[in-house]
Amino acid sequence: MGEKHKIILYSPKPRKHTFSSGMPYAMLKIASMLDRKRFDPKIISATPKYDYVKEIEEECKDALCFAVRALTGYDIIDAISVIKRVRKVNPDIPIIWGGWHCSILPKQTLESEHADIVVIAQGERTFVELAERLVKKESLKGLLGIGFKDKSGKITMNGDRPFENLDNFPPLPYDLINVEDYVDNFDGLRAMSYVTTQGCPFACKYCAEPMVFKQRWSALSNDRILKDWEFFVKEHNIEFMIITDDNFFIGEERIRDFCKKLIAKKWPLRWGRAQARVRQMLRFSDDTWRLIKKSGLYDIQMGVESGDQELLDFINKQLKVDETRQFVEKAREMGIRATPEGILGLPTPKMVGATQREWEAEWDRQLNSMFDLLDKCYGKTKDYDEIRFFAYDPYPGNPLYALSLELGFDPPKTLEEWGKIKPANWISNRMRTQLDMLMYFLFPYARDSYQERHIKRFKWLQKLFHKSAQWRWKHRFFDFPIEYKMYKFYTGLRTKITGVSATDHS
Ligand code: B12
Ligand code: SF4
Repeated sequence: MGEKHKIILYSPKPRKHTFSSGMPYAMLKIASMLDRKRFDPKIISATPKYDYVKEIEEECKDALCFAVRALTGYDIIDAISVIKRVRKVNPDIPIIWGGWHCSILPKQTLESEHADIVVIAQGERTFVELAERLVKKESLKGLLGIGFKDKSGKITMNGDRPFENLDNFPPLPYDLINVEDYVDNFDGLRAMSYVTTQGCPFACKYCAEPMVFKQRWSALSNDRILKDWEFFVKEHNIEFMIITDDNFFIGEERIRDFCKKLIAKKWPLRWGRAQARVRQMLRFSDDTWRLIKKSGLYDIQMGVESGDQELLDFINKQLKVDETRQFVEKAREMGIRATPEGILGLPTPKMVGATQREWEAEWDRQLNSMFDLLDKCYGKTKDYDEIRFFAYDPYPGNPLYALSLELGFDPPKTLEEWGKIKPANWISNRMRTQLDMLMYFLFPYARDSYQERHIKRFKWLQKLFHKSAQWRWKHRFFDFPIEYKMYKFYTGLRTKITGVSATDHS
């Protein structure tokens, strides 16, 4: 066959009503390994800009395979709806799944009629070998890093593939996509997401990382990272790099070298949203902190998780509550913005057999411990910029998920069911409303700087919100969120009248 083998790489829609503007890094990495003289990879992302499903249908008529990336959640629903259309135009095309969900539940994914092959964990080398075998119509037996289903429906799981250093893989083929489609907006700056590492050496009990990458970790060399950034800065006028690593600040030397090299570039560029483990970064020297600041870091997202030491120990966070306070102090001293991120509704062994009433009390306890911590960090000043709380969601494949089953979580049993992520059975409406109120009302309004910075109209109302948010914080009273409902009404009305969204206060 003289023609190139066409490969369709699809990045689905993450939510029913939203498209992702995130760069399809997984697909770029997979495509980077394919010999472009023989293969013709086509990266297609769900987008509101054109009829991409029609394009997929056209392209799949004579393609070698259709491959999709999916996280646990709506990705799966969208992927399946596209796969159904693909199968209509080409019933025999191999359907390959890759990414987090099928890496965690490979067998269950293959049990679905919508999957023929799954690629587990790091996909670069596995996929290129797989593509070769598909071209030669060879058996998939023994190909490390995959599971597959034969014509009779028999599922075979091959062994794990050794984890490779990221620098083993070629540069990313940005020519395969329209980079401009993935330019984001961050505080009015042209922004681009970027991931510098894979895996994580730690093993927090609620996280998917240890399950998928088995505590292995690799980072791109700083020169490679900066080569990509140069492309974004020079060719696409990118002003802000959004770091999407699960744990960016690993290795003080790596970070120091990175910052020094970035400073030397003298680009008009800032970077941030980078995730940090508190203890690890707290151990960095003052000189390293200064370098980080000088290199243009805008902010750090710190995984605080809980204010309860027993809970922190239980989830294996390897963190003392007071280290978070020290971190906030250090970041403040260095002039770096740090956003604490916490998880509420975490399952614990003592909740096995608990009634809903006991769960409500446990929620209040976890929430109070978070506020104890926040008071230590910001009690006097409220000089934070952002605080983010999330509810624990039972994702498959980690020790807390096993405990969630003991706590009565009814697990989705098929690939399709995983498309509709279910909240933990103990998370009540009261808890959800409190969480929404905290995230969208209390934290933004309790901040001292809120009024000076954002208010232009309805000053009296905003002032009222500010006072009530601070009162609620002080008295730890989060029920009956009447002002939050007023706030939602006000922002809804404001959006209707002005067309300015609730979050755009400037
Ligand atoms: C960006 C991102 C998003 C974006 C996704 C858009 C996008 N373009 O990817 C958005 C914001 C939409 C998102 C949403 C969510 N996310 Co998210 N997200 C990430 C993040 C930060 C980066 C993903 C990325 O690009 N990585 C870089 C690429 C290169 O790595 P990779 O995806 O692992 O790809 C490699 C392999 O997995 C494999 N591979 C991946 N895809 C494919 C496809 C094929 C065909 C093949 C062969 C191989 C393959 O090969 C690649 C190269 O080795 C990751 C954390 C992380 N660092 O990975 C979390 C992460 C993937 N997200 C996670 C979670 C929990 C969520 C949410 C559920 C959060 C929430 N509560 O709403 C939602 C789910 C929404 C949904 N889709 O259903 C979890 C995964 C949980 C899971 N079981 O899927 C992660 C790991 C974070 C964490 N540590 O908890 N997320
Ligand atoms: S939560 Fe962060 S530090 Fe913990 S295992 Fe996951 S990625 Fe690593």
